[in-house]
Amino acid sequence: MQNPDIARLFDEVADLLEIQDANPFRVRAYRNAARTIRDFPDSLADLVRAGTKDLTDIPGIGEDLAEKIAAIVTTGELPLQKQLARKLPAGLLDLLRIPGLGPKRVKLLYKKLKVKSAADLEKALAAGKIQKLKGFGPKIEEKMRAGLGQAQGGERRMLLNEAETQASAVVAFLRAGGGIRQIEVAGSYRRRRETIGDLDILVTSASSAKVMDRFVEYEEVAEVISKGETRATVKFRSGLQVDLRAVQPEAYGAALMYFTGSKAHNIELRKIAQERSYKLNEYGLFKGARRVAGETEEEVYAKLGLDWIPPELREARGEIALAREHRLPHLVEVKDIHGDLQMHTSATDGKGTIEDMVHAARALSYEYIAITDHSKRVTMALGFDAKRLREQWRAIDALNAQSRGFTILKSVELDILESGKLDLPDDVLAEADYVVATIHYGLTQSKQELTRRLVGAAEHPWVDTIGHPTGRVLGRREPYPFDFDALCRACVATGCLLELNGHPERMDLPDTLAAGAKQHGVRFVLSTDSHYPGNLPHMRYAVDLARRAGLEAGDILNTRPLAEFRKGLKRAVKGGGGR
Ligand code: DGT
Ligand code: CA
Ligand code: CA
Ligand code: ZN
Repeated sequence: MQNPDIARLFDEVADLLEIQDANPFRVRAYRNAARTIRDFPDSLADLVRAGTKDLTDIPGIGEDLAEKIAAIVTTGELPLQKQLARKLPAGLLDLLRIPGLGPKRVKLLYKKLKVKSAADLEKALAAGKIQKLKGFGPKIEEKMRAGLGQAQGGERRMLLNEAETQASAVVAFLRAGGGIRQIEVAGSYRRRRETIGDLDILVTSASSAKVMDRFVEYEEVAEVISKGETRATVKFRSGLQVDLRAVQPEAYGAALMYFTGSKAHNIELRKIAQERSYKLNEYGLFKGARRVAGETEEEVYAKLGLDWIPPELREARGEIALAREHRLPHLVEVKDIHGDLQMHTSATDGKGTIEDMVHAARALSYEYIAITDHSKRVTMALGFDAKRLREQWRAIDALNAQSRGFTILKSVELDILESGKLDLPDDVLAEADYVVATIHYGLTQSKQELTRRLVGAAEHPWVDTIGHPTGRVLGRREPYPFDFDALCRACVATGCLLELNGHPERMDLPDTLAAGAKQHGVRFVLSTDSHYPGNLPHMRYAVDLARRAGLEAGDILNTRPLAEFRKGLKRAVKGGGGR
């Protein structure tokens, strides 16, 4: 049981409660619990098993939650979840997984139309019954249709960080069995997509059959779908499907290329091979029956006249032409990052003090961080008014005065209000070192209104960055509608930055939009939006996004040392002589 598995059970409890009209505070408590657990950096199962730490010592975890976590870890299930699920038809929970359908809508569909399953929903859609329900417009109907198609195609994707937890653990387990020469997780995981359909693991080993035997014995395996001497497919308890293939060492590079994909990238490569009268497949690059390359990726790309292409770029979005012309970007790396520009403390909805965050940041050899607690509009998180924010800033001044070689930037995650106004007055914002403006409310406004809010914020003299610009939450919330090009133009004109938020549930900007923004000439910052000190290493995911967008260190302001970082901010260049 990994943290995401535990969190999923709490989310299900919240969903079930919401469908059953439970007290909204109770629903919120379980949602918060799920989030706390999902964000928690250490394995709760390990902590429970070790028995050395009282779970209630962990911020955000009280008696009740601690007991439930211990029960889940020891028994694999949560009795409350079972009990709630028994009261409802089994298909109802599957409906929740259809994009466009949350607990509120599922409840309505069930109560008004007796929709109990995906099949019922399909019938209701076909009969035109959905349109007649209050609160179900044609847009939602369209989304449900598309979502239904996806759900029936078995499309259920896992967040990259959850997949990473699972992947690292199974790879470590396989290695510990011995006899493995090479092992790598290929597929969308290696391309660092923000969500993963299934894991594709490749190994070379002198005793493949033994590796397969060990694999199906792994404790997370809930079902063995198929098993042979060189290939096995299983399903984990979390629902994640995992393929393991053993290949010959001479073919390892070719197999790694093939199973890394993407499919579209592979198809382009095969065409290039054909043009040069080669044949390319997962066993190698062949001239007639002779293998001319296959042991490493580099040699296969080279024989095709291409530079080696980083997996993050293999999406058939122009990278092959760049590789041919030796013009691939020099992608940004984690070690290029000098600081983290979005994080929360226990003063709002985070779970650590400023000092805790500094400690974690220093461990990553950062030079600076911005503490970006929420502004007051986010009442749920006890967002700051001007007075409380200034108090925090005084505390930061005091900490900075004592510390050498590390700077805490006085900052705020500033809400862009429904009216387009900012949540704090200009004189306060002028005193900040850095301001990241974001939208959390009024997400159902029109495209024009949302665009006006974002562009207005980008043009504001004291807004340095637009944070999590599209507002998407993976698997839960689509981006709000807005004119992205208009935002990019405003950013270029004013020097406003766009954030690549590496919170695993956000990953916002999406890669294709970030690539588009770069074309406009926009510059970026990378951040983690950490809510725990232990989340700061999530910078890796922001870097993954940036790399998929083809960004180099020069595109990203927080790859610069502090002095240069400050000079690159809009407030230093244009901001009314603020400092
Ligand atoms: P996922 O699992 O949906 O997140 O995405 P991928 O990219 O991991 O896709 P998956 O697991 O279906 O297949 C892994 C790789 O295998 C894929 O990226 C490319 C390769 N592959 C799969 N099917 C085909 C195919 O029909 N043709 C070619 N050329 N390659 C394929
Ligand atoms: Ca895959
Ligand atoms: Ca696969
Ligand atoms: Zn936010």
